[in-house]
Parts: sequence; structure tokens; C-alpha cells
Amino acid sequence: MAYQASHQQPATFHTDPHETRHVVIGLLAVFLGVAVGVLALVAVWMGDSAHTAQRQATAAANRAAAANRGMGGMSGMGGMSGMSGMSGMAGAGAVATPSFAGAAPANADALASAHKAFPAEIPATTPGPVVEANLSMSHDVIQIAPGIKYNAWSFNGHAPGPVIHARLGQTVRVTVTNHAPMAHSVDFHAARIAPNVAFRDVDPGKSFTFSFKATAPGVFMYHCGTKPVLAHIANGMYGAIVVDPPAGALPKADRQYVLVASEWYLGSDGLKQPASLDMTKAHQMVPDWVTWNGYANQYVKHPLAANPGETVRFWVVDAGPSLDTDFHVVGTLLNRAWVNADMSQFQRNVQTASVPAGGGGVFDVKIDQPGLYPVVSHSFASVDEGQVGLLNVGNVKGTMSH
Ligand SMILES: [Cu+2]
Repeated sequence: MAYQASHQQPATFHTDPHETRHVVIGLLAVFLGVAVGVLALVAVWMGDSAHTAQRQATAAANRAAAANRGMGGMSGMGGMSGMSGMSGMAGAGAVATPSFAGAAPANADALASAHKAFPAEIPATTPGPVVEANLSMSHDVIQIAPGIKYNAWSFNGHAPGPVIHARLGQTVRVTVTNHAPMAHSVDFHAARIAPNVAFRDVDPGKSFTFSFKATAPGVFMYHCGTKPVLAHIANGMYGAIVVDPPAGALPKADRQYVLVASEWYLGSDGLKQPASLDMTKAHQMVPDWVTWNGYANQYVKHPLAANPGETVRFWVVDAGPSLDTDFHVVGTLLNRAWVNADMSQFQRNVQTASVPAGGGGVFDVKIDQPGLYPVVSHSFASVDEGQVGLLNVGNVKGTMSH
């Protein structure tokens, strides 16, 4: 009963002016002493911060130098073809190429219309205890925007790679076959497995199989984990795996779409010749293009569809390599947001939900009014660089004016 004891002795006040002066001087002295101590601590902290900043700068320079050495190793392994996915080394003092954002040939609109959009509809699950994920690694010229060619490294010839759809408790058997001129690997975020074994480098011409059990529901990234990982992801080696929770565990969805966000860092405009990765831009995180499912604005010309009143579920992965996605659907709220793809709970009526690089999120919208609803990252630089699609509710005509 300490609080009672403190009230047993009423406080007394000194009224003698001399004593008051002594008390004030004493308090002042104590205050100054404390202030000097605090200043000393601040000085020490500032010195330490400067050291930390210097250490971080040195570490960054070392990482960049190591990345360059990694590139050298690749060119040794793969010759010119191995190097074709790379330009603009990231060494100290390296200067990024200018921005090629928005580059477009004269017939860009026709090319956008003719482009076959990456299927965003979730693929069917596989019956039985095992899901086969066959991933072929290769180096291919792909298109990342109308008329923009890119020297990609890919799974199954496309970036993103195929969407894998598993159910909780199924075994995912992954077979990677390397048709590329350099080593690659695959890292599944949905797996609980020793990475030094399962995610190991696979040499050119070789094949490797490993299995893991899908122990958690959600949507997860998979990607090449070969060093430098920044380059392998930036060049297109990523995809999504959806793991369904048990039947009936989630509210019913009428439509389900999988969207993989990623950035592209180009060493040239990619109009005449395919562009290759600019590692300096990648380090600086200043992309030329940002995309849903690997191609700028593809769902503007080829919108995702829904009927009024339907629940549409988006399974979203942000492949990065470095930027987050701030998921937002213009004209509505996210009725349910399983943030970070934690399927055990959802938030309601969320305006924008963050999907971190290397992470996922699951979002439901239910739109009653027919119209065109843009699906964006509300980090709007990314919209300007191509990360926008349309959800066409009720098969309305026309397109967005903004
Ligand atoms: Cu790779």
C-alpha cells in the first residue's frame, strides 16, 4: 500500500527567503549538471552516427563492387550471351542512364491493342496431394511495354513466370531446368525448407527437383536467388504461388485475379534494340517502367472484368526488386484486406494497403455501380511508369480519360 503511505506525511513548504534562494541555486546547479551531461551524450551519439553513416557508405560501395565482380563471373560463365541481360555496372561513381520512361513507337496504341495480356485469372488447382511446378529458366527477349524490348531472364519464357495454384497441405514439387547460359535458382517464399539445399544454383543444362509442403495459406513470391539477386529479379525471374486455405475458410469470391508488381530498369530505350538491365538505376531504385504482370498498362487496353455486385478477389505479389506497391482501387474501398497475406484475419474498408517488395496481400472489392475502376499502386510515380490496370464492372464501353 505504498500510495497510502505517501499520503501519511503532508507536504510542507519552506517560507524562509534565504533558504528559498539556496534551493533555487541548488536546483540550477543540478539542472546545469544534467544539461552538460546530456550535451556530452549528444556529442557522443553524433560522433557514433557519423561513424555509422560512414560504415554504411563503405558497405554499400563494397556491395556494389561485389555486384560488379558477380557480373564479371557471369560473363566468364556465359560469354556474351550470359552478359546480354546486363549493362551499366554499379561501381563507385557509376552514372545511371537517363530515364527511358514512357518511350513509345508511333504505333504504340496499335501494339497495345494487339498485345496478348498475361492471364490474370487465377488458374485451377490440381487435385491430389502433389502440385507439379515445372520451371524452365532461359534468357529471352520479351516486351515490357508497347514496342519496348528487353533482354529478360525468365521462368518459362515470361516475366512473371507461371502462377502456381496450390491448396493448403499439398506438396509442391518444383523442377527447375536451366536452359540459360549461366546459373540460376529458385526461392519459394511459401516454403519452410533449408535454402542452401533447395534454393541452390543450378548450372546451365542441368535440372533439379525439390519438394515442400504448403503449410500456410496466402499468396507468395518465388524468384531466382542467385547472386546478385537484385539483377536476377530485375531481369524478370519471379512469379507468384497462391496457397488456398481449406474450402469454406474464406468468404466466397466470384472472380479471382493474380497481380504481380515489378519494376524495370533499362540501359537503353528498348525501341530498336532490346534494352538490358542498368544496375546503377536498379541500385538507385529509379525504374523506367513499373508493371502489373510484366507489361505496362496491359489491363488498360485489356481490362479485368466483373459484374456489378460480384466480389472480386485480388491476390497481389510485389516482386520488386525494390519498390513497394500501395494497392488501391480507384472508386471503391477494399471491403476486405488480408494485409501481408495473413489469411487468419482481414481488415475492413481499407483505402490503400501496402504490399512490400517480396511480400503479398489479398484484397476483396465488391462494386455495385457499373464503371471503369483503375487498379493502381497509389505511389503514383509507379502509375506514370505503367502500374495501372482497369477493372471493368458491367462491361461498360470506353476507357479512362485519366
Ligand atoms: Cu537467376
